Amino acid sequence: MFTRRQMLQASAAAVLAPTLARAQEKPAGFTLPKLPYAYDALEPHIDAETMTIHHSKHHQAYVNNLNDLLAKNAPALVGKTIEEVLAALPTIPEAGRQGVRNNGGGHWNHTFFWNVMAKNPAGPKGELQKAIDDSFGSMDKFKAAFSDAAAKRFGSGWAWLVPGKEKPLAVVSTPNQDNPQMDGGATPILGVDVWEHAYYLKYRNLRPKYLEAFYNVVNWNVVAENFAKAKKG
Ligand code: MN3
Repeated sequence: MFTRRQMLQASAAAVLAPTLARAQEKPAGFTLPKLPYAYDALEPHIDAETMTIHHSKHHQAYVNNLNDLLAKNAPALVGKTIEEVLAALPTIPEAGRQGVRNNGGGHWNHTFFWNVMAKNPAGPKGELQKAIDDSFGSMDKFKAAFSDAAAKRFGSGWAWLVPGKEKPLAVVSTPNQDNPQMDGGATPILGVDVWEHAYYLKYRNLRPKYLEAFYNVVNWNVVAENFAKAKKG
């Protein structure tokens, strides 16, 4: 015979056990990646305050929202890579699809963006330099085309350098937190965030000034790696 105390303990354990099991099974979800440099590393071109807020507040919010949206709308995608999640957008119920697109795009784009910048970068050189010359005529003409696409993006969005169809490289731009590969396009090799949160504290409304400064912090080594990967397919 069980005592009343034993029965209470047993029922408490029965209630607790599945809760604990669920807690342990719950996947961690996406986390904010560490920056590959200090917040002030890109000074004076991109200021430490902008980098701090952009990374620790804006990017963190995309990560948090993405985790919540996936748990609510597409639990089968929890634990997948961000590329797998974005490729699966059409399978996500409509109620959550645009939110996952915005926040999942935000997570991919910012993770990519941090890595194509560096302090005192050199380059481009070699095959990448040749591809830029072959595609745009010169480095200055590439910058003009890239800045033009970035400056003309109305409202918030991104400009991208992508592997091209007719020429080795092409410049495109996307609204919001979209990116070219979301809709079956090429994976970018370079990108620049032209949301006001990326430049407003230092450059105010002068997006072209921010774009001029951006070329001082482009990590051409990483862009060249991205280009090599893209060519391998
Ligand atoms: Mn941003």
